[in-house]
Amino acid sequence: MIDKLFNEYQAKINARLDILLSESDKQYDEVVRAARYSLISSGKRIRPILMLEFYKLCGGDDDCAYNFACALEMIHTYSLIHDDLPCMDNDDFRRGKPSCHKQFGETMALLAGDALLTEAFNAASRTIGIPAGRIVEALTVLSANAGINGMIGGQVIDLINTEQISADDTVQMYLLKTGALINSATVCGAILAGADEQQRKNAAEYAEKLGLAFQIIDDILDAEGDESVLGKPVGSDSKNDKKTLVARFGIEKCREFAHTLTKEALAALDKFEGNKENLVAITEFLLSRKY
Ligand code: GRG
Repeated sequence: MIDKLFNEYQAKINARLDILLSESDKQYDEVVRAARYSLISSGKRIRPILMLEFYKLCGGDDDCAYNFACALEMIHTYSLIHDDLPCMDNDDFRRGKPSCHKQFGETMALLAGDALLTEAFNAASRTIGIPAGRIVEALTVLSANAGINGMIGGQVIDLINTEQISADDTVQMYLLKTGALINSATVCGAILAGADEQQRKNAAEYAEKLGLAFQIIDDILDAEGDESVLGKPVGSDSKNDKKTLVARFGIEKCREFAHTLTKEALAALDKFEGNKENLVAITEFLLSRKY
């Protein structure tokens, strides 16, 4: 079931991304080729899929929300391109192929990331078929989550992630660098569908639990995953002396944390009326994922 669901979503998301960031023969189009190289790829598309599922759960018609969903994937891909740069985590592979800077050089990779971030907001603001007030509200949530008090703040904590960092700081870092964009997915999906305050709170609670579980699983895969399945090098965290929760508590304890958080995410999901079958399957898949 999950494979079919992912295949159908990925095909539609990839087709829209292809349109939103299409190549031309302009003299400056090298930046588009670099951005497309990372964007049109084997990424799981978890964030747009979550957004579209929450949009439907709260009563939306999925076809209207695709531009917004693709904007999430563009922001996520920009963060991966920049995160791989030598001045950040310095990783040579991503999504099963050389990282953007290995293929296009550091300057073009930097610009490709910048372009994706900016074009994401252009794409999201060109959402049609949804009341403008909801789009503005969702853009406010998206920009806050991508900004200083969201993903950027999390990345800053990550860069200063040393022996001195406390477990609470690490959790805060996970909530910001990974959880914030997942919060955008669930809460923006709810907002665009016209969800009430309680539904938005439930969507945020689900995102918080799932975001933490997602990052813990990411850390476990970095410690003991299979590079050929993962599509990126393992051991990046220990290479960069990152004090992850896995480094602090070990793999088995972290697996337990991820299980508990997944249960809590499912409990938050249970507060919604309507068909949650797909979201339950996605949540469970993310706990057992190998890539
Ligand atoms: C602005 C430099 C800069 C960074 C932005 C968060 C972040 C901030 C950079 C780090 C990228 C990173 C490792 C984030 C953690 C989130 C995460 C687990 C990413 C991997 O997401 P998946 O598994 O990847 O969804 P695919 O390739 O499937 O999309």
